[in-house]
Amino acid sequence: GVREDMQARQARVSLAELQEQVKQVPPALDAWAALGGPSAERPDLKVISEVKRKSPSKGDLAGISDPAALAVLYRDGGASIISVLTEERRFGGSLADLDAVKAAVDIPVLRKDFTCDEYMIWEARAHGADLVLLIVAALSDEELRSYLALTHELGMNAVVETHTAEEIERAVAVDAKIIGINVRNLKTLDVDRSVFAALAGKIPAGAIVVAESGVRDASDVTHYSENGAHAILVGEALVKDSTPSERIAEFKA
Ligand code: IGP
Repeated sequence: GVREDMQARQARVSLAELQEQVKQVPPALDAWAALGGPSAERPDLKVISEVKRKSPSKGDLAGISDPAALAVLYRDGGASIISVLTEERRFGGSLADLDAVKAAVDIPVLRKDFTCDEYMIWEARAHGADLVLLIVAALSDEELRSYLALTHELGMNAVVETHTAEEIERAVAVDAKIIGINVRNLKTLDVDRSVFAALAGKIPAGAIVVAESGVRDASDVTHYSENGAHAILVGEALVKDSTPSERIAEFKA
């Protein structure tokens, strides 16, 4: 169909063309500041809310007909950042979803995907993304270092995602400033919320600590917060909720 054709054409955009597009895009918003920046106290918990159509573990999550409208509800509820899955095969996302969300809100937007080359970082910026995701387990130290450097050169921030103590060490070694601990094991897809409390203390002061995955209700939020989370990244619980604004406000309360 027309949509597939458009996506196929998008996939053929050359790197040089993307680099031209990046020059036309307004500068990235400061996600580090949106998450509380360097302040030692960071009094309130920040919420990164995710537009996620489906997942490998749960299948279709909710019939998201309008990602932009959902993003507006997230922002109205007090989200600090909107995360948009762009991975198509397993998560049903697209760059079109990213475009729609970016056009609808004035807070930073994270392009959530399995970043595996520099092309995807340029592509994220060309589509207005303010942050990208760098998954430590999927990258070599050299890739991690150079991708983070490119992200910063383009004025963006990265959420550097970890799941083990060793991965945290690698994230810290490249001076990652926003470090996520994903409690979902990406190989088995199992969620083990205790992973967060076990690892959060290994992240040095000065970095922003994001608890990723597994938030079902306010008690999970309290658990992460009490164990050192400055921010939480929530997908499923919000896309399935009929009043996501209220849910986010509750999480922040
Ligand atoms: C959100 P949840 O359990 O609230 O839907 O999880 C987010 O953490 C999860 O979507 C995620 C993810 C990822 C998805 C974390 N890291 C990497 C794709 C790729």
